[in-house]
Amino acid sequence: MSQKKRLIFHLDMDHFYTAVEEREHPEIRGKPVIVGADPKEGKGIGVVSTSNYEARKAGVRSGMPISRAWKLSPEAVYLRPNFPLYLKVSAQIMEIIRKYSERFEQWGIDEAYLDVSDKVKDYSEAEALARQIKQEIKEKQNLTCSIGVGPNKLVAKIASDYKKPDGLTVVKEEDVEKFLAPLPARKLLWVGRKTEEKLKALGINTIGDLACYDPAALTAMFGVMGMQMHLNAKGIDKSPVVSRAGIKSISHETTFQEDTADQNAILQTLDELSTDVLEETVSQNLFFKTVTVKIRYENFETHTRSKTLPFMTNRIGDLKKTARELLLTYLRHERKVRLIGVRVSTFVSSEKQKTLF
Ligand code: TTP
Ligand code: MG
Repeated sequence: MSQKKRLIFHLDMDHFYTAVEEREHPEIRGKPVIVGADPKEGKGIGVVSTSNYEARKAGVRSGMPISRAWKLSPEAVYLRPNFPLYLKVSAQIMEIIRKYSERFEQWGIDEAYLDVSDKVKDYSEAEALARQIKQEIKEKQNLTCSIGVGPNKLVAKIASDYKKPDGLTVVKEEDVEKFLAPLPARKLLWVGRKTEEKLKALGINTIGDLACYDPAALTAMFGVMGMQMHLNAKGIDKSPVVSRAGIKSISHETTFQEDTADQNAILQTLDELSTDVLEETVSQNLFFKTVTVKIRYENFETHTRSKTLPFMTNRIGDLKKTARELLLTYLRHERKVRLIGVRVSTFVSSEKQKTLF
């Protein structure tokens, strides 16, 4: 008996922050719109969070310095992010999506996976269901999204990105390898810029190139990741759609451009990560008690260490101080560091906190 076939959706909202802003301010529709740091007439520091498709035509991209966006599109409408609004809309959208299957997994602010294996009998029913979800979101929220349908999360995720905005891409199990083969290897979720360079040096540009490459050679070069790469390139992914009830933790981490033992630089980056984590925590109306730091040395050895405070807090000073204290225990040996991260957990909402006082 063969295992039951799975049918997975991945849904991703189109140009999410700017789409919400356009909905709230119809007068900016049709113009290039950029949400991010203050451009200060080209002298601003900070980056683009996202831009609408009109601004993307001029070459504007998420993560780009805002000063560069200004050069590409000085006529665009520039807005500071309104996180509480985006989080509210995100929660409303997730409410709509999760009705379609109890196997629902939110991923980031504007993405979700749905396992609809028990809800539809084949790909044609799956496609109809995906259309229905798109339509409900359009009617109730006046926003568009793109959905990918496939036999697993990996394929569904790549499919949702395949045609955007307002896309619907269905990849049947038998078409998976054909669909993936011509796409750049970077589309595989774990392929960052560094891995992409290494693969290019081996003559591997597309997912198809990777699928044909000797898996033993990949393993020799990339360790366990090598086997993972081989399987993913063939479109094999067994990871389940994991339902998570509410937010259990908020974390940010970063890989240094070059491995570093510079304590000042590491601690400064740690402070920046703490600031990002706190911003998100506050915007969700949460207080935390537990702080965890993560460190990965250049040889990939990874450690985490936690501390639970004797009080609930949402103050940046408490987070920065605790995170520094925890990380410093790892920085005594002057070993080169590859990655650090900060996480907060053990939450109460501010609503509850108010009643505690
Ligand atoms: P994405 O889904 O990556 O981007 P998007 O929804 O803006 O555009 P697309 O149509 O291509 O899906 O991210 C969702 C939101 O997360 C995005 O609207 C803004 C935010 N974001 C950042 O703040 N910084 C980033 O670097 C990225 C990629 C996203
Ligand atoms: Mg999106």
